[in-house]
Amino acid sequence: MGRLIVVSNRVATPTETKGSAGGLAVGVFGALKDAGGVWFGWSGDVVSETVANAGPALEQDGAVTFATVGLTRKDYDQYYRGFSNATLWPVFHYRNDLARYEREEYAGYRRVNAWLAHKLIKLLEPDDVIWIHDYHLIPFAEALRSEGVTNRIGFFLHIPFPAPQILLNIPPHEELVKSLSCYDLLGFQTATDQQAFHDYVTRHARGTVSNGNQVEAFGRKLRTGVYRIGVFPDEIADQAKRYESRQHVLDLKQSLEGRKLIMSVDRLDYSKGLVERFRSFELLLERSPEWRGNVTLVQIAPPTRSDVATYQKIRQDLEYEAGRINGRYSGLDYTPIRYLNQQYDRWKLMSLFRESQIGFVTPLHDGMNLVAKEYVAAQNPDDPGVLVLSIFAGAAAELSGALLVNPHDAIGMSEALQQALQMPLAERQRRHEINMAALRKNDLGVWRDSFLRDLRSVPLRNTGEGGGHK
Ligand code: GDG
Repeated sequence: MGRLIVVSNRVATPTETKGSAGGLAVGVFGALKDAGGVWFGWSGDVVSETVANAGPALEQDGAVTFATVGLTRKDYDQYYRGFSNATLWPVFHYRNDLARYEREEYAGYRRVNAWLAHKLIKLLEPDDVIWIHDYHLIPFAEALRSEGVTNRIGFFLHIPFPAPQILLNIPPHEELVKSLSCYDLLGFQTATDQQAFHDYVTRHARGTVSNGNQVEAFGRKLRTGVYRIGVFPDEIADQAKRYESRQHVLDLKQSLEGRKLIMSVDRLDYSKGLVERFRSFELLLERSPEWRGNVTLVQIAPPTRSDVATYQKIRQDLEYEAGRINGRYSGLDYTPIRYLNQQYDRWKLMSLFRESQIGFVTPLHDGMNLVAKEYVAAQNPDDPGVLVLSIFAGAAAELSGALLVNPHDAIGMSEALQQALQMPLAERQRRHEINMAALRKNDLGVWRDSFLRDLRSVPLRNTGEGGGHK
């Protein structure tokens, strides 16, 4: 079996892959450890041109090499802050109104992809399998191919793939899809995303799709697949239980004074539907006065991408809404919304989930949404909380035990909160069992192993011979 090369915008540090930083880093690292290989990407640092060109910096951990490069200010502005996060992210989340398109940023995006690919080539071996992650790196395989790389290359898109009419809003949409056709395998979170890609291929690229997943477009052949990212549910359950008697949980319990608790955790992002969520919580208090003073919403929202203007705006909007709602319904000893712009330790978060009666997860669009899965996994099976989940999260296709809501229907969401708050124990347990069974059946290991199994078995492209590179 050839080595595995993982390329992602950010590379986890060796310490993060072992600790509690995040399930994904741990999952990907597991595959790297098994096969041996390289994890390559941006270090997260903005550096001088000299330092950027000197990279990659290498750090060895057993059979795994962590290889990172810094980006210059210009590259960061055009590739990361610009085209990736001010064009691709909003459009792929159906927020064309928040997107901008600048030709120079797109050129920078392609230039950085080509530069990164060139840096990686020196680390490649002939039978390596290469797994590229996410929207920052769409042109990566095309750049590798143009330098003669014929290894198997797969791509997994963590965010939604938009319907063709939405994708057309990005002027170089055809070039982007052409770049995607340079992969051997494209992985999507849901069948809807896969279908949207197929629709683009057949309607706008004069391509074909046969047997449900074999695509021919731009003179190339590739496969597509649906790989629903998961979590390791039993590990989360164990850790949430282990942490439940820690001081932070006791402090929270004491401060709630017997009130019910609704928990939400999201990166501070306009795709997560936070404003709509706050308003639906307000409606619960407005329409059901018995809950005033008796239920608290804890929203943890660590800021991200705070140098992108649209992220500054969502932060202001939320501060305004939280202040307004709290001004309306607070008492001397009661604050309805506790809004925290802070990062918390992962296991602490899981233990807070376990303490709450509702997990309120209402994105306007979301590739999967791991918080929904983590919430379910963290529950006490004897007295589980209820997941209230947006139909626009990829996770909604799997978690049929959740109460599904439309985030544009504020009254509907407030009614779901009411239903969850009053739900009898037997129904909560039944719904929890259904959700846990879904998580166990399709955990993070299944996601990773099935993608890699399919990638390793795609027929070799172009040459028809073994992999390799010039
Ligand atoms: C993208 C796609 C897809 C959040 N706050 C803290 C914290 N988190 C952790 C959560 C969860 C992760 O971050 C967020 O994952 P999500 O899936 O919910 O959302 P995105 O960040 O938008 O991820 C998404 C995902 O990629 C994977 O494919 O599901 O659709 O958008 O694990 O727990 N972790 C810690 N402190 C925090 O304050 N430690």
